[in-house]
This record gives sequence, C-alpha cells and structure tokens, in this order.
Amino acid sequence: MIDLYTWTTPNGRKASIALEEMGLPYKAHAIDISKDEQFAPDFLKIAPNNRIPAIVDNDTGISLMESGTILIYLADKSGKLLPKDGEKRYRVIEWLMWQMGGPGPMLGQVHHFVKYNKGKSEYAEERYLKEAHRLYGVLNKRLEGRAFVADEYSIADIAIWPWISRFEWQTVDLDKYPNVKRWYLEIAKRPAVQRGYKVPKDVGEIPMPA
Ligand SMILES: N[C@@H](CCC(=O)N[C@@H](CS)C(=O)NCC(=O)O)C(=O)O
Repeated sequence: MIDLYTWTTPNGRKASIALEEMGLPYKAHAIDISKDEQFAPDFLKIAPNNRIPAIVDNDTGISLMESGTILIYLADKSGKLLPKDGEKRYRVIEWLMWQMGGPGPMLGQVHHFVKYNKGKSEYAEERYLKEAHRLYGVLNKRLEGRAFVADEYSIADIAIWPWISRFEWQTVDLDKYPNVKRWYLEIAKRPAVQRGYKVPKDVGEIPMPA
C-alpha cells in the first residue's frame, strides 16, 4: 500500500492519475496547500521542499518527493507506462523532464501572474504567456502524426496532461494547437484519468474546450 500526500493541483494529479492507471493500491491524504499544510513538520519529513506530491511506499519503506521521481518510481514498481530500457525508455524520460523544466514551472507562473495577480506586472504576464505559447507550440509539433509524446501512452503524457487541463487559467485557445487538443481529449476519456483527477477530492469535472 502506498500513501499519497497530495492536493487538487496539476503536480498532485500526476501522481494520482499514475496510481490509478497502474492499478497500484494507495491511500490519498489531503495536504491543503491553501492552509499551509505543506509546512507541517510531519509532512516535511517526507517532502523537505514543502511541496506536494509525496509518497510513502509501505512495501519498501521508500518515501519520495518530486512528481517526476514519483512517476518513474511507480512505473518501475508496476512495470507499466515506462519501457524498461533502451531508447524508448529515454524518450519517455526526455519528455517527462521537458515537463518538469518547462510547462510545470512556466505555466505555474502564468497561473500566478495572469490568473491570480492580473494587472500587477505587465512584464511578467507578457513573458510567461509568450513562454506558455512557445511550449504549447513545441507540444503541438511533437504530437503531429503521433498519438502520444513518446511511442506509447506513458508517464510523460501523465506528467504533461494535468498542466494542459488548466488551459482556461492560461487563457490558451486549444483550437490554435489542434494536435494538443486531440491528445488532451483522448487522454481525458480514460477512466483512470477521470478517477485520478478527483483525488484527493472532487472539485469539478475535467475542463473541456468548446
Ligand atoms: N517540482 C515539484 C513541484 C511541486 C509543486 O510546485 N507543488 C505545488 C502544488 S502544484 C505545491 O505544493 N505548492 C505549495 C507551495 O507553493 O507552498 C514537483 O513536480 O513535484
């Protein structure tokens, strides 16, 4: 049994969607980041960077923070959604790392400046929106003629998808990125994704583009 410490955010949903897809038994614990629960001393013991998600695998005694690490760990444990070796494995890790270094932090800044603090910094809004559109463009190009970012549906798609699910917050019109839209809708149909999206609590349906 795995304990998952999470909240209703893109990084949190990566872990719950992966656990659902892999069929690994887990128990979700809500860490309400709007109430600063991520700073609680008990949580810091497993997540010293005071961010969700984090897991404790009671089978192995291993605890982990950082969603990218958690996805690789769960994939290796279950033998699913990450090829075991060779180029196919590194292609998945390549796009997973792209998400960790690109869409994660950059779209997070869009949420901060464009959704929550609009009008406070024109420079930051412009900078992060420009970067968001660049990243959507990269993803759109990658998905040209392919169903998923690597060879098959993988933890890389699981890492990217929850960030795209906030396209409305990012003021991004998915019609401008047709391959991203097709990929987004395809993944949204998956029952495991629908279940994982509602962990640790149901805050509404998966956003659907018009
Ligand atoms: N690189 C980390 C980022 C995690 C992260 O930023 N989590 C956010 C929620 S999506 C958080 O816990 N924020 C709490 C805070 O800002 O204090 C990961 O991918 O796990």
